[in-house]
Amino acid sequence: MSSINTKMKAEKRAMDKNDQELIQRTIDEGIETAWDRLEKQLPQCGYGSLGVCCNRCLMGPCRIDPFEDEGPTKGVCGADADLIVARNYMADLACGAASHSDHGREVVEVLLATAEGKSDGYKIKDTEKLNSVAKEYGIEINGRNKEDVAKDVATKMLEEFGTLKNSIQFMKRAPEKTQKMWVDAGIMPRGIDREIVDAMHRVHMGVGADYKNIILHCSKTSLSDGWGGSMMATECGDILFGTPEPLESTMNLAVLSKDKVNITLHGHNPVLSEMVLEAVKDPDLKKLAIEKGAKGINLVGVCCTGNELLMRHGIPLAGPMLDQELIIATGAVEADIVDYQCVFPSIVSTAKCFHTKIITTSEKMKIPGGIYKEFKSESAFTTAKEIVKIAIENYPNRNHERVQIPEKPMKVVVGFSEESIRKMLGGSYKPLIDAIVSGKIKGAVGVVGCTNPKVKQDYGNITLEKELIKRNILVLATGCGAIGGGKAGLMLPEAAELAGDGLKSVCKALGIPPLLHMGSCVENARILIMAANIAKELGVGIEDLPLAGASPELYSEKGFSIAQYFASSGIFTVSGVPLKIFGSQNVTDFMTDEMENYVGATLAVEPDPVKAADLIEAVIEKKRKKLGI
Ligand code: SF4
Ligand code: MSK
Repeated sequence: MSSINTKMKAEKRAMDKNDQELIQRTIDEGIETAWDRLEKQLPQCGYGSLGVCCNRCLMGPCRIDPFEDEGPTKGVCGADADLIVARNYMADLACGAASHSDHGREVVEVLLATAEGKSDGYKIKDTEKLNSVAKEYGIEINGRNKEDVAKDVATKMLEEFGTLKNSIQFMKRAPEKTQKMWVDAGIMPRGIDREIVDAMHRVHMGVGADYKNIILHCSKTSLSDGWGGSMMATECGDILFGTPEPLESTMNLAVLSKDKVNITLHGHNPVLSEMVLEAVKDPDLKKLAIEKGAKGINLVGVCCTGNELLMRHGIPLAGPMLDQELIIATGAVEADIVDYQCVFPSIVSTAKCFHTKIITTSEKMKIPGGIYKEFKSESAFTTAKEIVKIAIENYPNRNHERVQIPEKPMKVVVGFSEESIRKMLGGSYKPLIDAIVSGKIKGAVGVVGCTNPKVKQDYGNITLEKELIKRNILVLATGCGAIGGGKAGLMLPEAAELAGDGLKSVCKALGIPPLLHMGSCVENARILIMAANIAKELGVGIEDLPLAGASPELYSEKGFSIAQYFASSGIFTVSGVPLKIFGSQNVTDFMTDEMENYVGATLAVEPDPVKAADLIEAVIEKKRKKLGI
């Protein structure tokens, strides 16, 4: 029985009752989690939090004290607070853009291998999307088989990572006005790797010294991620695995099964998770699970790869990034299969408290103590079956007396790709535009990104989402931020009752929830495509639309890139967690104010989600006024 203190501590850490139940268990049984480790880190370094610590070269580390007249104002090389803050921000952002875009590259490579008949188990599922992407690239589709077309598409995309082509095709998806804005600001990206490498070049000692120039290159780098690598990941994911359509499923820790082999998939790239999904359908493996005493195999997603499995196939989703240790702490997971990004290195220690096996699959992400099964496209299905077999064979090791799975999974309706939203509206955005013009819907906000132990899990995301829908603002959610809303019931059509009258009437007419789940953090690209298509239908730029972005519980470097490419696409964006920029007044002023002159939008930081909703509503009203609606 948990003490009152433990219960109170758990309530402070997470909104969701199921999460609280497992947090209590981790506290009672001394199973260390990110929340415990955060406590041990406190107080965190003020220099680091403000972005004024530079550890870039061996003349340092150096730090600037922005509050003390006596403290140093320059690093050994002469860099001041503006430069150190801007450079640190760019290095973090480039890391995030690289992570997203390298994931994108790997999906494109699997498409190429599949087109060449060199992959194991993959198929081209969405020929319609393949053809429409091919047309954008000027690739002939008539009279050609899908493999030949796919080979050309993948090859053309891979060319956009390097330096020879000097342009990214999907930038042309934006309205001309927005494209001109990028050209005028000097931030039209030339290539994906090119901009990331350029960013890392600029942060070297003795290169970039102008903070404004650095922040503008952050915009350029992030655009190459959002409209380049991440968009390719999304489009090629759809071509290979299908474009999502609305469907029903369930969410939260209760999706784990008491009597089946539980396999959790955590990380980001669907090239792994889709193949594990195929493997669990194998009749021999199903038979083996029964022989081992289980009633079957239960595959569930975690975090963003979970979002993609949920969107495309309705595979239940156990929880966001911060739930990864709680999921293992149920004692019911036979294998946690991971690829990369947002996977705590500590999960191997968590797993040691139970029988769970941690299986890593990417050459980039090995964890000491985990089982490494290298996953390659040419042997994907075979490896996936081997991994599933390891999980099944681990079932007899489960101690059923230690299993603690919460009772009530939450129903969700998900799968709102840009295509499915357009189809639902009758083929064009006109009905949505009419609703926006009439004021029934004031605008839309992409609530995206992470969970972070510095914020009570899901509090920022759910509070902002509820505030927005109450104010007749449609929410488009992705990443771990989406999962909070799902767990709270906001992904059900009935949640329309929580919306303002205008949004409620639109949701009821269409039978949709007021919060549309649009996928993983890489699939923010779907929001960009939707914004671009609405702007083109209206004959304006994205920067003119009553749109905003928010990441109330941001933690990740990828999130910096997302925030920057949203803002650089003309979409005002609020982070709920302070960015590490406040050590420089100049950088802060540029990003929160002057940047509007270049890209038509700014970034903001507002930890209080209700105040964040106020900021967003004010920007949406301003844009509506400018549009004359
Ligand atoms: Fe110090 Fe300059 Fe080296 Fe940074 S780059 S550690 S500020 S000397
Ligand atoms: S996983 S980057 S915590 S969304 Fe995409 Fe979730 Fe943020 Fe990782």
